[in-house]
Formats: sequence, structure tokens, C-alpha cells
Amino acid sequence: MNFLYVVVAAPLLTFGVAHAQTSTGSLPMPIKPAASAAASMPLTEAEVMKVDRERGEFVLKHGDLPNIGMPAMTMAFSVPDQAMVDEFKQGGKGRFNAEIVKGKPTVTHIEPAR
Ligand SMILES: [Cu+2]
Repeated sequence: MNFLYVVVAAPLLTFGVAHAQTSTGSLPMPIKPAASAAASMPLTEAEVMKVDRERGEFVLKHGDLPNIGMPAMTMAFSVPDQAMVDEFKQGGKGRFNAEIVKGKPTVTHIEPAR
């Protein structure tokens, strides 16, 4: 008797919970497109130690990058946008964001320090 009750009741409970979630009309956190999430990320300070225009790379002495779990250090980043490469030279200071793209640390945004 108890077994039969569970089999019958479980789908009803599942339906009831699912229905309650959709009928509230709002999710706890709005889902944002990745682009606007990146745009709202705080920028990290960096000094351009080296520019490799042919490979499209910067060596940056950078501050903490919490989004990729990286403490401050000096290292190379891919720079996919030639305009970004051209905007900076050795010794320049900037503020930037980075992400791991295809396994490589990559500059996704950089602007000259103010
Ligand atoms: Cu690093």
C-alpha cells in the first residue's frame, strides 16, 4: 500500500514543484549574456613589459585576476585584436581583463591607464 502511494505521488510532487518554480515569474538571478558580464568585471592593472607584434602577445606585469584564479605576476598573454597590440608599447600602463581562450591566457579587453 505504501509502495503504491509513493509511485503515484512522486510524479505529482515533481510536477507541483516545477510548476511552482515557473509560475513565480522571476528567477533568483537574471541570466546575462557573457559580453555584459565581462564588461561589468573590474579591470586589473597591468604594465606592458614586452610587446610581440608578430605573435600578437603582450608580456604583462599584472595584478590579481580573480576570474581566472590568478594572482599578480608577470607573464605572456595572447592579444587577438591587432588594434589592441598597436595601442600599447613596452613600458605602457593599462587596465585589462583576461580569459583562458583555447587553453591560452588571452586579453579580452585592455585600455590605457588613466
Ligand atoms: Cu598571470
